Amino acid sequence: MNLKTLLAATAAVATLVFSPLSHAEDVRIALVVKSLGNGFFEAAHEGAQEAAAELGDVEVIYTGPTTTTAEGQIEVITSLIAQNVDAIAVSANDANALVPILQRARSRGITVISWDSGVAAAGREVHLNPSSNALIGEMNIRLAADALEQAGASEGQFAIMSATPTSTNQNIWIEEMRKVLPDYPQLELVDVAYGDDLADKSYREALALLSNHSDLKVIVAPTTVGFLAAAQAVRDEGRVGEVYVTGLGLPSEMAGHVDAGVVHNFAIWNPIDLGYAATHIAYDLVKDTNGNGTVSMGRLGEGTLDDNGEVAMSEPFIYDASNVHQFAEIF
Ligand code: RAM
Repeated sequence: MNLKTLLAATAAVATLVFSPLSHAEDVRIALVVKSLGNGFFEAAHEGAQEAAAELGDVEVIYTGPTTTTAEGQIEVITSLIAQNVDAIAVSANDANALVPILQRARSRGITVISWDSGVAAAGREVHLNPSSNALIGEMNIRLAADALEQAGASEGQFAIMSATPTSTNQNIWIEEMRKVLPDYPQLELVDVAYGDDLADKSYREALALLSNHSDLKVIVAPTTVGFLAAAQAVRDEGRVGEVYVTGLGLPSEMAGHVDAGVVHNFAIWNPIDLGYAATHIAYDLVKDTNGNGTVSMGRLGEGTLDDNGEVAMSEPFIYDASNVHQFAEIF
């Protein structure tokens, strides 16, 4: 070992041992996301840090696989079990595939919750939904109807751009979208594409939707990654004004596309608050301070659990040219 390496190694050990940010008595909460590099989850991480600062004795471990797979998450969770963290709060790439590893975590005394994208009840104690699933589904269809109107059509075709085919949250929302479709006879669903929450795959899938359906008027994407990629694809193909894109997006990522006229309006809840609430819930369960049938979401108040151990945070909010730039500063 040369001197430089030795100094670096010593410094690393010193940080581990003496870092004021990490105390042995801290509650270590792992925020496991669908994949790294997604702005939505980065915003949730910011909220988790806010909760940690508020609680005082929490260390947040932000982690996830590089691609949106259950296998990747199983690897990450295996390593968190070895590190003996106090809690795992996961946004799942698959509702069932993670159950065995999460059960192992729970049998070692680790508190497990899911948030954003759920795991089956057998694998976790509580699941935090951003909002009511029915409301999110209906809102996406209402946005699609708004977009159709912007395209100047009284009726027309639309397609859904989703995340992965096993993603719990998108699958539930699509189911809810289908339920309300009969109330919107002007909208004809012609395709559901899966971009796997990868920018390049979502972009290619959006191009395919545009070339396979020449009368397509609207793409609705209940995923921030798919939404961003689809808006870019429509612009690159020179179809602005003819095809509108909407769904669930981050104002910071979508403001330019609203300005360009490819997006009229869209929705999202506050992703910072979602990470914040998940951290508070995990902490409450680790400390065993939760009420009977309720969990603490910090400044967002108490959440009431339903029969399936699920709790909803708040309502989504609509963004358009009038407010998107203001919110783009925040998330
Ligand atoms: C993507 C992810 C996430 C979802 C948002 C709306 O970032 O799929 O799970 O909640 O979109």
